[in-house]
Amino acid sequence: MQLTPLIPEPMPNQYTFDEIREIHDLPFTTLIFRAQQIHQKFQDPAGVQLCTLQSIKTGQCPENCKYCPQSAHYDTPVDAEPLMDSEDITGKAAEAKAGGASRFCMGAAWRDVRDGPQFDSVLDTVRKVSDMGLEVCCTMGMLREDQAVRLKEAGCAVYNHNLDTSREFYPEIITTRTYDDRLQTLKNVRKAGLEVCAGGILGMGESTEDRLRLLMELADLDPHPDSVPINALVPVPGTPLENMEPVSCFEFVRIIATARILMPRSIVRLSAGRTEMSAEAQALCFLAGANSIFLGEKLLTTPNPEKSEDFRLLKDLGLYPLDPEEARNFHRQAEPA
Ligand code: SAM
Ligand code: DTB
Ligand code: SF4
Repeated sequence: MQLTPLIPEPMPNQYTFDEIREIHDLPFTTLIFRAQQIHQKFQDPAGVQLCTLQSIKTGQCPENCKYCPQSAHYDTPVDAEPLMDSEDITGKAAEAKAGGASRFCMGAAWRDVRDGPQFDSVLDTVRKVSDMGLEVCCTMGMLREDQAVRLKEAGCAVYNHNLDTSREFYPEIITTRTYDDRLQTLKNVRKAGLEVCAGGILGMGESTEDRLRLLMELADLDPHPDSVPINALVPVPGTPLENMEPVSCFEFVRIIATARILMPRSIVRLSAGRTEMSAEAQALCFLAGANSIFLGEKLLTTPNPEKSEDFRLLKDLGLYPLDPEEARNFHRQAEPA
């Protein structure tokens, strides 16, 4: 007779919305305990993946994402920059590697990827950065399957494309593309054999229900996203969301814990917004199941904590940088109960 395992293997479509709400609403102590049970079983409990971001084409984006300082629709402090030269990007990648990052994520303020010399130059850069022994991630907007295949062949490992929020709240934030456009790109990325990095932003005026619907949407992807960035909105002057109130630390931690429980094998990344979080709040996020951060003084266009501060935090907590190969082996070995 097959006994139901105490902590079952993660499955897409595993939870109904009401069940997700029940998990989220558990007493904080029980929620963290449940998240820790899963975290200890499916992840290296002391490993934190360190990623570095580099904006390779900045600003003047035709999309109207209300949170984004790079949208051409808003007057923000961001100075637009054309696509960087390949050598300049590889120089930044070398710095990131020397600084302790294992993943290098290149972001372009494009609505979608267009075939032509600019994409060819990105492919060339991807080849060089992956030859340096860094895991390459790109985030450049919408992508067709054949373009995803070319990225994969060039050595890109991961594509980041966020759902950002719930399907219901999405039109309040972006009207120049649809939720289904985002899901289609994620399908194209997956079909090409790239890892999927997909998450969202908290603090844009959405309800708790919207946050949980976003998590449900991510956890319904089959298989689950390989990584799930959870960003706290960085309110940038000039954007329509510049005056948003920050999400409470405890609600942020609840969402991280719920994501960990829903997607046990995914890396959960404590992404934008850390400059406004105390060391203690970040420690609570790690306790709730976050196991990745962006390392380096800049995200794409906004500040991030100093590297030395982050290494100090990891040291204080006895956590260490996760090696990508070790992380993969760990995932392969983590058997269900
Ligand atoms: N243009 C591409 C796209 O939209 O997919 C790639 C770059 S875009 C800046 C990557 C992600 O950064 C967005 O999907 C959003 O989740 C996040 N982001 C942008 N501005 C942000 C802000 N002010 N605060 C928090 N996250 C933000
Ligand atoms: C993600 O989810 N967060 C990163 C990365 N993926 C590309 C971007 C955060 C951007 C924050 C605003 C800025 O620095 O421009
Ligand atoms: Fe453009 Fe991406 Fe910013 Fe939206 S989030 S405005 S698509 S750079």
